[in-house]
Amino acid sequence: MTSSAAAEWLIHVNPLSGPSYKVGLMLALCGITPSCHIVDLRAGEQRTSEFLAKTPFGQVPVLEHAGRSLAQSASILEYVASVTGRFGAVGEADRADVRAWMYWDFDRLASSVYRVRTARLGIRPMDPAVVTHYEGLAAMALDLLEGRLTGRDWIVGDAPTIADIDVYGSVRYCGEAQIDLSTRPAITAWIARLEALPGWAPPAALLVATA
Ligand SMILES: N[C@@H](CCC(=O)N[C@@H](CS)C(=O)NCC(=O)O)C(=O)O
Repeated sequence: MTSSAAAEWLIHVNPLSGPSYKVGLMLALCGITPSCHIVDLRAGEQRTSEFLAKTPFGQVPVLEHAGRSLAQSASILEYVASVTGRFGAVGEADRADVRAWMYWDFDRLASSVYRVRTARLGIRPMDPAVVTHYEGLAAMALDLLEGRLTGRDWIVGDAPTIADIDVYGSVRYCGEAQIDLSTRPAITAWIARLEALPGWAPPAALLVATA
């Protein structure tokens, strides 16, 4: 699949949301330009009955496609990979590995990087000791990722998968979190490889209202 009509794919996202970027990026890398609805999280749009009818979680991102509403960025990535035949792993064991990295990401990496970023951008006030705590967790997770990527191009297998897209969508926010990646050459090289993929674009280019 190289392109798809916007009307077939609708995403509900927020421009500041890392999980939203993961979904926008996955679609872009698959050559899909979705319709895009920006959810006003500050106004509580995610808690309206209209939005809760799309997802029980009351969070962005949500993907609407083929008459269904899908939630949770990792699950949406798996769905898009399955529908398009792009960025899925080959074989059951590699597919399980991809899932393992996506679960790890939200457990250890996204959870720490996103919290530090939120504090640094002043989106949510946080006690400096709490920020230091999450910085430590982010450093541990990034060290683990650095080890994984040392001597290999992609997180699982020989080609980019949704594990790379998912984890990149967390690492991407290290800059805004003021977490230094310059001492992590394997991650830095992997970022360059991912950003060279056809269709790659930054969050500001993908999370833009059209619907
Ligand atoms: N595990 C979810 C996390 C989604 C999430 O945390 N969404 C946030 C924005 S980044 C949200 O909608 N927050 C609004 C709220 O919880 O009220 C995913 O990966 O999709």
